[in-house]
Amino acid sequence: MNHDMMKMFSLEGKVALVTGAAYGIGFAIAEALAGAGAKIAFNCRSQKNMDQALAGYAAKGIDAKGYIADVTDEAQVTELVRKIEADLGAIDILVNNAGIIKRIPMTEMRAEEFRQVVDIDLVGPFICAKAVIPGMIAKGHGKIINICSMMSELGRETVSAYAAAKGGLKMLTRNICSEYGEANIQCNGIGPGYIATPQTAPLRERQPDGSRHPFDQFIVSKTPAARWGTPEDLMGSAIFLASDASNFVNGHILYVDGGILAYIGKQP
Ligand code: NAP
Ligand code: GCO
Repeated sequence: MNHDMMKMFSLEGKVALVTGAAYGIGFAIAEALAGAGAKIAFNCRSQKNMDQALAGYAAKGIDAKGYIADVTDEAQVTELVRKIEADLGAIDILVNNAGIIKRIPMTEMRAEEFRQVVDIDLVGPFICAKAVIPGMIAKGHGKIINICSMMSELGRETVSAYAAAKGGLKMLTRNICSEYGEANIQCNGIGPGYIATPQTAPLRERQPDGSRHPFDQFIVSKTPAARWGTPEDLMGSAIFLASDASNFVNGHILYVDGGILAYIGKQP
């Protein structure tokens, strides 16, 4: 490909913050952005995870800067952004990746448990976006990528809080686009399908007789690609949405799901 065409995907000279990127999807997205030239900052909640993550990045030859911070704590996030600005410069790219799920039937779920999911998966991205937008306005550009979900569109048993939060995150994405598009900030979402990470490990556990988990079989049959996704499957979309190649793409959710949302499923 022509070199100038490739340049529009370059993140050379950009500073990216990927939240919750000690492992899983966040780690792969950070690796992708680093590969495209960005300087990487990430946060996680414990020193143990931090030590493992720094070793993981070093093994990939990535000089990532790690910080301990909880995305639900506004004071910690403000301090996180201040430190990154001092260490690396103002943030050009924010990836709101940190998230949790609780799989509990709704009538058995305590309001406190529901609130905790919404706090991390929806209020966290609000807090992090709010903290970086002023710096992006001052720089004259910015990219915010919110990690959404199949549950931004679909429901299923046991995930009421997660679906409510990820549906809300889709609308927060559109609202940031609406409110700050004029400031040359693009806010888009990536909607991963079912990706093999620690978050989904319980859904892939082998049964006592060695057979595959019924949910594992269900997802493979529900996915036209006929497999689970990997964190690496999300790398290309992250580079696209972080780069100049997507400068007129705003308020969009890019589903990277092997076709799940297109497919009604096989007849039994
Ligand atoms: P994961 O393996 O469980 O990793 C989640 C990360 O978020 C961990 O590093 C975790 O760090 C961090 N985190 C959680 N709460 C945090 C908080 N309050 N502050 C800072 N960091 C926090 O999950 P994943 O599968 O990679 O998922 C990453 C994102 O993609 C999540 O938003 C998830 O909902 C979304 N997603 C996942 C899938 C999938 O199939 N796996 C599909 C669609 C969307 P700690 O070690 O500190 O807990
Ligand atoms: C579940 C899963 C999902 C995925 C993902 C799908 O229990 O249904 O954990 O919610 O993690 O978000 O896109």
